[in-house]
Amino acid sequence: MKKEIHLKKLRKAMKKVQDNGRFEHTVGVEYTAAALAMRYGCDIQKAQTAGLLHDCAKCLSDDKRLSICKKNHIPVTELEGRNPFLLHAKVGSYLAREKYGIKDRDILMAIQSHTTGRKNMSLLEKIVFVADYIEPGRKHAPNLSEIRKLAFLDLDKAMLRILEDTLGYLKNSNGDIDPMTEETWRYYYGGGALHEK
Ligand code: DGI
Ligand code: FE
Ligand code: FE
Repeated sequence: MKKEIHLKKLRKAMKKVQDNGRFEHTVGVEYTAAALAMRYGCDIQKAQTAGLLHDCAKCLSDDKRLSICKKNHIPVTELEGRNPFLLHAKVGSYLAREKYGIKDRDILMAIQSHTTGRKNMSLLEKIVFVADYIEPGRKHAPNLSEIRKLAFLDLDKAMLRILEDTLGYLKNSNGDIDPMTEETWRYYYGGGALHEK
């Protein structure tokens, strides 16, 4: 399919399944991911596609997310069972493949890892993770202007700041911390890929 048509179709599909605020955020992530892809030499269309689809399961009910997992044998951890909104990443990746026809594994992983991150993320995964946090419509995160600038200077450092602020926020608000979020932080705190053998 022609690139522009493919993106247009996905945008239309997201408008249908998301409320107005979420759709605005989605388009913000699409174009922020594109800008980061230009900066870091990643495929721009893949960044747009992953940005557009990253929250495709965000506007479903928790029951629906849980039932999609059950039906399709997607493992749900105890912590995810208590916080089913976290499943919008895994379920989003599943829907991207099954409902929106995405076959590219990197795009599917970028959707899956966009909330907690993971160790050893690809460039595209980091771009979507960071774009999700800094897109122009985000207003409430601390240190946003600093992190926005950092994102275009050093992507790994931006990842680390976002993880630190997210963990800080979760600790302050007594949020359940997914071991994956902590593991991702530890990994990037230790220098990320620099320490990979
Ligand atoms: O879906 P979005 O709101 O655009 O962004 P997101 O998918 O990154 O989700 C953001 C929320 O996820 C934010 O409130 C922090 C939360 N989050 C990230 N890691 C964890 C977490 N929440 C819990 N309970 N545990 C985590 O480890
Ligand atoms: Fe999300
Ligand atoms: Fe998002």
